[in-house]
Amino acid sequence: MSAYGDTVPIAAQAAQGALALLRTSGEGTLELLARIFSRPRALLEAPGHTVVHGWILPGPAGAESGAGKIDEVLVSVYRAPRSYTGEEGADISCHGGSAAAAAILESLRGAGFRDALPGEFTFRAFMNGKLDLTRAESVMELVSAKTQGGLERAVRRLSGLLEQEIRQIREKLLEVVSAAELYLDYSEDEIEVSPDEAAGRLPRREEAEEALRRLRALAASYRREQIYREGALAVIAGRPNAGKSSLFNALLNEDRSIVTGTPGTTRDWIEASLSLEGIPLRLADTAGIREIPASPGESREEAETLGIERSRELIKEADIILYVVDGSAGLTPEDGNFIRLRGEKLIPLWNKTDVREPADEVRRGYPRLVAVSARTGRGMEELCGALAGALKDFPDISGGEELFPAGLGTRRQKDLTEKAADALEEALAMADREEPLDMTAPLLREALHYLGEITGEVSPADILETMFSRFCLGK
Ligand SMILES: Nc1nc2c(ncn2[C@@H]2O[C@H](COP(=O)(O)OP(=O)(O)OP(=O)(O)O)[C@@H](O)[C@H]2O)c(=O)[nH]1
Ligand SMILES: [Mg+2]
Repeated sequence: MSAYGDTVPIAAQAAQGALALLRTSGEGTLELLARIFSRPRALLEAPGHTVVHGWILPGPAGAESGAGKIDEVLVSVYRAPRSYTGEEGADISCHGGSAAAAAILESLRGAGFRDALPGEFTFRAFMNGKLDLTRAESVMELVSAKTQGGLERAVRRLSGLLEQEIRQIREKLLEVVSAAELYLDYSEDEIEVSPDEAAGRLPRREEAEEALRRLRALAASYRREQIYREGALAVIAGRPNAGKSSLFNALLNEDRSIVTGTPGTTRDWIEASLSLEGIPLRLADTAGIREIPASPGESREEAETLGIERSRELIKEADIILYVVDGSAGLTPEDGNFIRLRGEKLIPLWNKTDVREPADEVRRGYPRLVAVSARTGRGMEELCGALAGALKDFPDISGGEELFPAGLGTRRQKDLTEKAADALEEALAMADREEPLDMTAPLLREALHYLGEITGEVSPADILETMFSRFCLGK
């Protein structure tokens, strides 16, 4: 059975375009590859980091006769430990199209390579100390990044910045743990003891508190990174016919959502992506919210009712709500209530200024009100500015960037960071209650352990396997 953790030669297709790339790695890779290569000696003698030209042949038998070539290829040769995986390996670039790559893969199997498991190359790189877990995970993030921002941030983690951030916290914590251990190992008359320590409280308490602050800030960075990766959700809401779909289209600069003069036009919500000053945004147009008079059996209204339910759910999820007031109808008490309830994360918009401007008292009542006309485009720039401003003011977006420019990229990292913080917080609370140090110390060690799991220093094998199996093939 194939499994992560062995070192046998493996192969997988890693890319396909005008050219395709197959990747191989493992002890004895070049020996095996030479069996199906037109220039076996050139391959076997090639130094690491050189390229050998030749043909891939259908099977070991063909190697002698040189018959039945599959494809002309370039083989990049890697010698252990100077390779991505840390093992001996070879990348085969062949002609694009699925047929050539599939035939080469088949021939590799015939020569003795086994198919790589998802993420197995990166797994081996991790096992051989080429990268820590945070960097291995960032490889996956990089591959799946959908936005420029998401990509840039994954690259920060790939370069090892997150690993460093975690190591710094770990060092702080280590000071606390080693002071505690020292203290537990020696009796009071053997070492000098501060009054705090004598009372059984935590030695190096300031360091512990500092480590806790940092852990919490690091945990919070996950949301910021998630926004950069997936986009913040901005939901356009308002009563029917207010001009939500018109504004949605105007913001996107294209006719995406259907606009009509009949209230209740938008039923299902529509989502589109855009980027505002480098921050990705998911913009959603929703069904207008209103109380619908019940008239059973009428499917049109059922669809609208369902649409309104979805609008409500989306509004709950939203990071930002653009609430559109139908300027031609004026501000209703319902509008007023809605705006007041949602507070900070709502930007009130007065649409249809070409028909009617908001009265001075409305402006005074809602100082953040942005007046726009989806029809003429008036105020759209101001709206974009207000949106960008709201995004930047996000505690989620702006927080902790100086302290943790890389931040956490995966849920796994966030959960472990929180567990470490919880353990440390509990240790501090116990110290406050003057509980003896031998009760507190295990919690400190636990916090340290969780940090070690983030970088992979102490990760159990099964967790590693589950993690890497989520990678794509050939990575
Ligand atoms: N004069 C004027 N009319 C507008 C403006 N924006 C939208 N409208 C009109 O208002 C009507 C409703 O526009 P929609 O964008 O469909 O409104 P909506 O809020 O999406 O409506 P529902 O999907 O039914 O909830 C259409 O006839 C639009 O042409 C505007 O800025 N000025
Ligand atoms: Mg609409």
